[in-house]
Amino acid sequence: MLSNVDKGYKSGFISIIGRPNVGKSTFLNRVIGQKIAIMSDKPQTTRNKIQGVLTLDDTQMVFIDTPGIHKPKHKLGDFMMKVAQNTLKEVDLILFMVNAEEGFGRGEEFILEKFQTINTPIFLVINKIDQMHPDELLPLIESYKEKYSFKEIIPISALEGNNVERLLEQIKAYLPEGPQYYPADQVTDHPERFIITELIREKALHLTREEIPHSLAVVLDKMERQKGKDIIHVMATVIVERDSQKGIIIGKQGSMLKEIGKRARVDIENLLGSKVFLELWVKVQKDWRNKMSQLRDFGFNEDEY
Ligand SMILES: Nc1nc2c(ncn2[C@@H]2O[C@H](COP(=O)(O)OP(=O)(O)OP(=O)(O)O)[C@@H](O)[C@H]2O)c(=O)[nH]1
Ligand SMILES: [Mg+2]
Repeated sequence: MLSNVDKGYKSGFISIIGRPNVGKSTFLNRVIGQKIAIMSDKPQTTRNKIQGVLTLDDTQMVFIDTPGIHKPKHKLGDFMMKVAQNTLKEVDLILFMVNAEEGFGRGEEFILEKFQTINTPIFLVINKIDQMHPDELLPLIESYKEKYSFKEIIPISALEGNNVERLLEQIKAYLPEGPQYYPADQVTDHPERFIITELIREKALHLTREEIPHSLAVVLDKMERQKGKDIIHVMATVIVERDSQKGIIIGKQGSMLKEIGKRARVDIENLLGSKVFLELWVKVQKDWRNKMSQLRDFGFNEDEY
């Protein structure tokens, strides 16, 4: 961390919260200009808190992507909720993201209740406006004004980039003077090892159907440059809860695992800027989501939050 504060330099922490699947991680990746958080059309994709750092000439914004807020059903769900809620208190600004198509539902009301006890300024970000007619937007914004006294209400498309620059301008206006927390070339607080396992999990999420997503964890076993070659050997294990799920992940004659590996390798090569040899294994570990010790092994470390 750098401690000297330049006069006029602004910085701050900005938490992105909202129901699962509204586009929080998509927004983070767009702002950072690099894929640091995985995205999928399945709810509850993000499991850990992920920081993305945007450094401009006179401002540094540290965005915190959080797991979607929902009512927890198991230990992993509890953990994800805690992470999302704890970030609210300490940040300089909260971006409350909603899906323009779906509007305010019970999920949003549930989150609004949590806002009653905090003083942090909140922007309402209406995402996915590419999915609606422009005429529908104004009435939508008006209806949200009655829900809560948001500091700003800003419609965007995280996917296509509409209005994202304007949102960044508004964020800057609300940030206090402060130090540059991270070096200018650092885009995330998470190590490459973590992002690699997430990229593998993302491909598995994309390629499998409903029953699989939440039963999945990925552990990195090994990452080393091969002697005398310009290639990095990555070995990882996909953990599932049941034998039947193992079968699905492996697929007919290994075809599914092969496809997951093929797609993940492309992203990992982009991340590392090197050729990659990716070796994937699958293992059954019954009921891992309810066992705290295993959650820790898989990188869900409660003490960090
Ligand atoms: N049409 C459209 N789709 C979007 C937009 N932003 C995100 N999406 C899609 O919405 C889905 C969910 O996106 P994510 O970024 O994973 O959502 P999230 O809020 O991080 O979800 P969780 O991590 O599960 O809480 C993906 O399929 C995205 O492609 C947008 O602006 N327009
Ligand atoms: Mg996410």
